[in-house]
Amino acid sequence: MQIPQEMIRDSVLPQFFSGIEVLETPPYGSGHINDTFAPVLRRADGTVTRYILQRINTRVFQDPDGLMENIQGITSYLKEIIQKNGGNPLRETLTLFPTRSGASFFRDPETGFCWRLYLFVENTLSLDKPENTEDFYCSARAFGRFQQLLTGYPAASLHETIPKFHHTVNRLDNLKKAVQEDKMGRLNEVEAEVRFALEREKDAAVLLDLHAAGEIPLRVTHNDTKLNNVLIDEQTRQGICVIDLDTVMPGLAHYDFGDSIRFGANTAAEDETDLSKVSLDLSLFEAYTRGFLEEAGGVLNQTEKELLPMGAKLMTFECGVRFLTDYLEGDVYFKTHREGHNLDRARNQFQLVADMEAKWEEMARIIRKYNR
Ligand code: ADP
Ligand code: GN1
Ligand code: MG
Repeated sequence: MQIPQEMIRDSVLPQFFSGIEVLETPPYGSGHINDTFAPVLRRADGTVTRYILQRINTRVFQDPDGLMENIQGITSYLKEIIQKNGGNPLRETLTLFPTRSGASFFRDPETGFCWRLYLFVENTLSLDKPENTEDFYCSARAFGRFQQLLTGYPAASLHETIPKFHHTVNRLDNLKKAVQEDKMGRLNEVEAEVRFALEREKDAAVLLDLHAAGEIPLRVTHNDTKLNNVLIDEQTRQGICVIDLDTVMPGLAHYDFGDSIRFGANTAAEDETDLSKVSLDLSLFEAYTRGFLEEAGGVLNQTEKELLPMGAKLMTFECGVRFLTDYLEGDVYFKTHREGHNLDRARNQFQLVADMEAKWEEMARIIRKYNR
């Protein structure tokens, strides 16, 4: 739904500050899940500051209390380390503003909506596409460092904000259910895509089986490492702040590596409809591998490292399966901006999977090159 500006100005922002003047509240960013705004406020002392205000998508995140407890825990933990290392805790991780009554978010009793407020990290870029190889390498370092910094975080204290989030086998089961139900009568349009997904059924379990066999461990992972979820410093072009912490949960290293490749090493946008433009850019794959392993390589075991290409393929496959499922279910999960948007995205992701399969040996060679 459209959120009226007056609601933000008169009911939401006053929960966080008293005596403010709201200068503007524009919608912001290109995330698929939350509703994000970038309000600019004049505080009682005259200072003008920009914030990020988000309405948490509570259909996706059904336990906002648990979710916000995770984010508070992770950002306080990171702030301590950043401070100790002489960094800037206001720029290198998210800064949450509590409500005036001390809660980590505001649940509006009238609408049931849940709102949270962050400091806007200024003079940074959030890219939907890497402008060059170096940017992508820097994002890899940021996500690799994030994973490395959280190795000591008490994983058991984390709430599972979306159960089975990267359980690829479960995602495929959901697709099968959606196919059976065919709620919207769209199945006849997507038979080739459903076949593509089912033909890869045995791949879906590869990482889960290795984890069950004790060969790859659970870690604290971000789980949504799209390029636009890291803020890049405009001046230094370093990836300085990992954002969108809603899905930080125990997971496999491959989820973070893989999701970044899926989104950022595609030669086309995630929803490009001209599939001839969709392929895996091997030089971006190499840049990301180099950056990620420079930061996180020290904590990953040999099996984890060798399986990174499988992470890339499975995250792309899984995302395609999720888009296709959402299309069959009537576009109820991901924000869509046009008719057939989820189907376009699913086709795009499957095209990228096919290209990864064609480039499998080259991906493995690149991993070997940086796996020293
Ligand atoms: P979603 O889950 O919908 O993707 P995000 O938390 O990723 O929501 O926020 C959407 C976009 O808003 C991000 O991709 C980024 O461009 C911008 N953004 C989010 N938090 C900040 C922040 N603290 N400072 C600057 N930009 C931000
Ligand atoms: C969503 O929230 P955002 O836009 O960063 C989704 C990811 C998908 C991605 C596809 C919580 O990410 O899992 O990979 O869209 N986030 C959630 O672009 O489902
Ligand atoms: Mg995001």
